[in-house]
Amino acid sequence: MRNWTTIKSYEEICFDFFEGIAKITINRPRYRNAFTPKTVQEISDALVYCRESQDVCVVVLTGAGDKAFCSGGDMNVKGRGGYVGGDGVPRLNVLDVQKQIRSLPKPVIAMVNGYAIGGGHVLHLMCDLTIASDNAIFGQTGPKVGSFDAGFGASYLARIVGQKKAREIWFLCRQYSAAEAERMGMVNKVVPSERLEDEVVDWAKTMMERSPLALRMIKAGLNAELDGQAGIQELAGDATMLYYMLDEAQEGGRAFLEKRKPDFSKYPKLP
Ligand code: S0N
Repeated sequence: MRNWTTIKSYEEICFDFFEGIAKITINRPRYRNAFTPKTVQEISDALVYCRESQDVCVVVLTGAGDKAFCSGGDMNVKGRGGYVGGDGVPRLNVLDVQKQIRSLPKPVIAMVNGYAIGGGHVLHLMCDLTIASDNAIFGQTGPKVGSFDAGFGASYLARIVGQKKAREIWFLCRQYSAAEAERMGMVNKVVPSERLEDEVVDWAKTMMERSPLALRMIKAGLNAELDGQAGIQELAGDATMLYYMLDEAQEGGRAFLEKRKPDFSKYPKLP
């Protein structure tokens, strides 16, 4: 076992760190790691930390125990208009977390150790990579339990498994084994459950040997192809960040402050 250290204490998640890897664990095993508005708010807070911290290179999302990654929204607090938290307000704040995972400029791995069902299934889909234990089970339940995710949960799923399979998954609400999910392209690798964390850490360490900026740009590019103007905005933001690192951009700012005309003549105009 490796020595994870706590980054920050929360009520419904654990948030740990080990050698460049931040691990977010939904910690409600009693409810198969179903999420409440508070769980989601805590995941969101941890993801902000992951984005800001220079120490975090790769993020892992998982569930506590060996029975579930996440079983979706907590049905006990499902009200009219969303999931109701301590403040009595119904929310669908997991949609914000989906976007956060997608736009985090670092790789996110879903470490699926049991059921990934409903909104929990969508959460694993949103991660860049999914490594699953051989006892993992995947599926959507919406049309059976009175919900649906017609956003990323439908369209991104279809991009991954194809339109026919996506319709099957949503219309029939069946459960699929880890091996089936791997064959459909939803899972990158299936391993025996006792090897799950080792495998995830291996993948994370391999990615940490790669150029972080190259990974960031590839993720933004893969997203941009699907995400329309929001995707282009992110890719363009990364391009601006890179531009700001150049002397050519500095010259523009310098010239403004020195109240002179900028001289861009010396900068390359590559073919
Ligand atoms: C996960 C399942 C298959 C596990 O079965 P198993 O191992 O037989 O255990 P159980 O005995 O069924 O469960 C153990 C205890 O855990 C409770 N529990 C399980 N899942 C939930 C849950 N989602 N909410 C609350 N409690 C849960 C059980 O009730 C049981 O408790 P006790 O011991 O007291 O009986 C099986 O449990 C299962 O099928 N669970 C339900 C899975 C499901 O249908 N999830 C979908 C929930 N809905 C969503 O996720 C909505 C989607 C969504 O989030 C969304 C989409 C788009 C836009 C917005 C949203 C949004 O809602 O935010």
